[in-house]
Amino acid sequence: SIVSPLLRTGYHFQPPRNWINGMLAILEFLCLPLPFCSNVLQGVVPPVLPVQPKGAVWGNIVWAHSVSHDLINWIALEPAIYPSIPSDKYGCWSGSATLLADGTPAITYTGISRPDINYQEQNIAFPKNKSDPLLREWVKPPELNPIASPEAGINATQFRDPTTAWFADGHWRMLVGGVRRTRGLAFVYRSRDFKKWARAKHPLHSAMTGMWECLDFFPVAGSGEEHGVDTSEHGEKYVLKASLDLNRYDYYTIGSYNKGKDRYFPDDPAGDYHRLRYDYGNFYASKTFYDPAKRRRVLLGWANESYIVPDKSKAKGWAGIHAIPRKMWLDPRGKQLLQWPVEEVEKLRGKSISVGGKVVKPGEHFEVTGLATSYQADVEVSFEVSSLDKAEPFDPAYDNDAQKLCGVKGADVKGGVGPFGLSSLSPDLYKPTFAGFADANISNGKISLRSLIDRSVVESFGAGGKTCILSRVYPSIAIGKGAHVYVFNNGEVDVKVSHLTAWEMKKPLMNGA
Ligand code: DQQ
Repeated sequence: SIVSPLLRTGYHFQPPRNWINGMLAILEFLCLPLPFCSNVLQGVVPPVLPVQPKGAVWGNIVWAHSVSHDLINWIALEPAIYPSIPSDKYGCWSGSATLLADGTPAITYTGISRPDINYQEQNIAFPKNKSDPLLREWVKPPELNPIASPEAGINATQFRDPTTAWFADGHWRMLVGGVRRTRGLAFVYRSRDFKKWARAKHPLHSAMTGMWECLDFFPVAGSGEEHGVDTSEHGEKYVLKASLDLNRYDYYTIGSYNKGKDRYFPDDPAGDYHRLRYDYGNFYASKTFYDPAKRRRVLLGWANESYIVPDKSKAKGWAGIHAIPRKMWLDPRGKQLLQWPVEEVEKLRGKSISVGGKVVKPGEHFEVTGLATSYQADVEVSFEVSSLDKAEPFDPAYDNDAQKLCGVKGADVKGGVGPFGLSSLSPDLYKPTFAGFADANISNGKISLRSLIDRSVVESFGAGGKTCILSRVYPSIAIGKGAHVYVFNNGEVDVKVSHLTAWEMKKPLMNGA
């Protein structure tokens, strides 16, 4: 059942208990040893995230605080930011961290100052003691707060989630999400000193999509270059991500940024309405940060329970997990981002088994045996088909919507080339909920898949990170030792597993739970 302790994930980020929202702010690696971690060390990542302190349902939002040296092992501390001033008296909602030029970290966040209508104002906090490596305590200077209030013309109930700020031409800038009628807006705020902020006349960008939550705006290096770019450095291209309150998905466009005018232009003018998604499963309110130690941009995303049954969440005592942090960069064609689990997760790999050159005939499947923990595994597989002649033509009736298509033609429906892939139950029982198209060149007949399986979550990366799907799953048979991994082929042509490696995954230090 959904309350089974076997569904609590083994290596995905979770608080010890209660509700968790998106991960908000990662302060970069500080290069200090953690006294209570034995497996060392590039530094400390003190991210801060909001959890609900009173139970496993949404409400009473504060910023809980966990620290990590590797984004995989986590230690929970006391909450960092909680209601304490008039402009955040009824809740400390989402926000971001920025590292100032002198090394001072700052957190900007949305405070709720009136309970009746969730009136939203932006606030700022600084560490009480900058030399505390864990940055445990934060102060909110009364002379600065709130730093931005919803003046006339701004919808005060839809005005939130300040981004990490970037510095350009003598000014800091940050975005705050909002909506005017049905137009989602990225308000720009500017400051010389990071203390006094003023709103720019024009938003950075807007589109008729409804409210934009948890905006993220960052530069990327040139096409195919895997390294990340600091938020204040010049990017070859820029990414604007908005979390759409309307359907709870994270959408992005790639475009250019005019610093002088503080305007953003998506490369594809229609992109605002046919936007790409970070993940075609359950993945929301995500945020990136730049890690200078490894010169990479890292994406952190939140996956709430797939069906929210408050009573069940209360009974199981927790709700929500975070995706395994993903490195993110522009693909060689410059048209989309690529994502791959951060390399640190590979430290959890234990015993492995490999299969090579195995042909799966139409309608057949085989079990990947030999893993003691199929419910907690990392599987990398490359498939090969000798010809695409039997591939079914693209049917426009599905509106270019992979989820619609797979809703009708599931993995157990026979196809031409495929469906084939990995399954955790016998193939005829497999029922996918999520789907995405991969824009990949498969003229050589090869396509790869990596799946991180962890009790109540499966995170899959198709075609080298072109299409990612995080799915929360609540198995009742494939639970604990009842979980098995199969390779199946429901197509009309042979599929070769050219290579498959599956690893058992160890449990990291996870917030004392
Ligand atoms: N939920 C937060 C907001 C954010 C949204 C409050 C994301 O700040 O916009 O819990 O789910």
